[in-house]
Amino acid sequence: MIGNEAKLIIKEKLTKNRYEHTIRVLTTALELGERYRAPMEKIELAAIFHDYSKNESEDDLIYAINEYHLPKKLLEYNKELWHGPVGAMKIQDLYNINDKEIIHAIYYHTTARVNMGIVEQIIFVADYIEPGRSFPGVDEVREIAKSNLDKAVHKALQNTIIFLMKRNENIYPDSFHAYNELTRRIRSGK
Ligand code: DGI
Ligand code: FE
Ligand code: FE
Repeated sequence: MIGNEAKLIIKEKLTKNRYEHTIRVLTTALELGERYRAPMEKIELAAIFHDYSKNESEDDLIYAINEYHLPKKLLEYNKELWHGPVGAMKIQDLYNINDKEIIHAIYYHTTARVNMGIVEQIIFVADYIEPGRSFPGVDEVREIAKSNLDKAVHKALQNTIIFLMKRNENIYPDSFHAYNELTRRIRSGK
């Protein structure tokens, strides 16, 4: 699969706004990929497909979680968390993309997780800082992303967790685990 083919698939599947977000994530992810010397073909496909299941109905997402034997635990948390895992399974199933780095980047792009690889980190950060985003604190993450990917993931997660907690929302355990791991790693200076 090449980027142009992936873009056509995604353009059909997503709303106009979501497609435009995807293209901005792609541009941002490719910039980060160059800066951090990451595998560019993987970054490209992961970015284009990251929100593949974003515009699917709640019923379709629940059906897919069961069908693909994804963790039932997902259903106890915000439905915003479902499109990553479902999209990752569908991309593998429908388009035979089996590369672990690409699939993991799509799967974990919303929650993050411990021990993220460079492709996962780049997609996570690009999704957060793409130029269409205006979260409080996003400019700080844009700055940090120029020099340290761990710190950019950490700050984006911290912002999201604080935001969700202020709204009395639950936090998915993978997000906390990722946050804790990065806090430790940054503190120890490794
Ligand atoms: O799909 P996008 O809008 O491009 O971005 P995303 O996949 O990061 O999005 C969905 C939202 O999910 C994100 O802005 C915050 C929210 N969310 C809900 N529960 C959690 C969560 N994000 C994290 N990291 N952890 C959660 O538990
Ligand atoms: Fe998403
Ligand atoms: Fe996104």
